[in-house]
Amino acid sequence: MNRGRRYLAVSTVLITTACGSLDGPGPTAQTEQAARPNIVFIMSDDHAVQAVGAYGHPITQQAPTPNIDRIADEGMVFQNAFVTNSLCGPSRSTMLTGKYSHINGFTRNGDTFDGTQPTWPRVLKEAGYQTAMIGKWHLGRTPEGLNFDYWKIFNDQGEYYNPDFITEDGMQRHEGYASDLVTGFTLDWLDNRRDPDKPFVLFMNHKAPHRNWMPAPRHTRIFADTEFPVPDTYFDDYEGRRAAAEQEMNIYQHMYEGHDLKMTTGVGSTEWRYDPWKHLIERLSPEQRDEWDAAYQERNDAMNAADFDEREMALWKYQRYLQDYLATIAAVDDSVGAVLDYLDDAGLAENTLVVYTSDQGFYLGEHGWFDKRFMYEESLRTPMLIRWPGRVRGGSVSHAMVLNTDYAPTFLELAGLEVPDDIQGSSLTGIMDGDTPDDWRDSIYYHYYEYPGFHMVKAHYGIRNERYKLIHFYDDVDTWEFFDLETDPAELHNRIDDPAYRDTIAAMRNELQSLRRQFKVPETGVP
Ligand code: SGN
Ligand code: CA
Repeated sequence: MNRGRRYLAVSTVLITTACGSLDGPGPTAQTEQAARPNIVFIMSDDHAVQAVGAYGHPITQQAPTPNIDRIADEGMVFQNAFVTNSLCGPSRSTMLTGKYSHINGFTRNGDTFDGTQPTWPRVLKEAGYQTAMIGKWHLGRTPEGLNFDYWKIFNDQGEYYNPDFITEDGMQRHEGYASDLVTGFTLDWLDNRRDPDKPFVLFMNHKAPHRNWMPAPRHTRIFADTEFPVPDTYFDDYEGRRAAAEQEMNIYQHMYEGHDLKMTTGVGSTEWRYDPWKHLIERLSPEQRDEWDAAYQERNDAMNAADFDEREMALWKYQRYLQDYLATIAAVDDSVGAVLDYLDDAGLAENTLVVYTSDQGFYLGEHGWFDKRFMYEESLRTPMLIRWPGRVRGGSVSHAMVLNTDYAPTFLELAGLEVPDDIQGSSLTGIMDGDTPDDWRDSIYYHYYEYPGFHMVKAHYGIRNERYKLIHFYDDVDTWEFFDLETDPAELHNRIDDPAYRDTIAAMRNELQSLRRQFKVPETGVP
């Protein structure tokens, strides 16, 4: 199999069968196979960069992701992949349209996606691709308008155990664990439902590792004895950062002790402490529940028997959070392995572009937090890895600043289609070939809207370039923050009033205004 680089000019793209190797012997159709690639888009929900082995964070030494890392070994890792609005619905809408939230109309969760606007999966379908969407959708009840050939999605956020799935035939409960069911439905589609004569676009959208972090039965204890390194900023005092001080996403203040942390009411008890959404644990069958309780009993009893002070309790909660969060990723990693193996075994790997990403990054205790939303690094960045043996050299690393607006133009181009002018991202094909265009963006624009709302992160917009970040929080505040990421990578020191940065800040403000003009951000009446 050729793992070297291969250049496919768009002009030579021919519409033929997409399965078979680019190099391999085969019928004449295969010689015409500068074929349009298949696209397998694997997305998890809230998967932090810090929890993907390929990014090298210390916690992944204890909680490795060998299958996701295979994508990096056999393809490319994007070190600077960012989202434009760090929240599920908005990020997914941006990925589908190649446009910012204020243009695609989906600024906050709970909005309904306008499926009549152009989206790359529908345009590719109209151009001959077969398309499927499996797992989390979360852009309204069903993906109506996108015209998928096949879809089988969670109901809203979905459930970890025995989840409901919605299809054209209605809603049905499936016994089992969410990530494994999604994997099974994906393999079933690949094996039994797809038309082998057409190239395909397949979305496999996991629920994990989204809150409330319920691992598969086989994974509930895998990190029971693991102590993860605590971030230096776990007890952040938020000095100089008012919006950071006023959020509600702190592990030791805002997590629900039952729902999130699976803490029980006392020694010997299996009853969870505070849980506003009991229906999730109540979905477990009696057998699943027994197995579940047994997995947590000893650790919960020890916690209940201990006489922790506030700080010790905060640290205990951090460990419990990480143990469960990372255990849910183990099933996602299994899933990725199963899909990669299938593509390899079916002879599809060579001409299939596999993306692994998340709808945004996440906090794993940095600043004391879980959740996302802020323009700080942990939630602005997102994992992004691609494998395409027919074109992308294995083991490559890109440091270019790429965005979730970039998928749409990339996939349109790869399908040999025109990229409309109103698309706001840029095609990644040059980067994938190892040739980042000279005029590639050197700064990015970000905008978060959902305030007031869950976790009370104030509305804000800002700009980041390679070294600096400038953020404006607005609505019920009017505060600016400026960080020098080189000297302050943890973003603890707001330098907005530091005279040493006056000229740099002025230049960044200008650049921010010009990005807002370029992306047609309304100056008034921001949604
Ligand atoms: C749920 C979560 C929140 C989370 C949002 C958005 N609470 O409401 O913690 O921020 O989803 O997440 S939960 O306990 O009900 O899970 S997103 O990924 O869909 O944007
Ligand atoms: Ca999410």
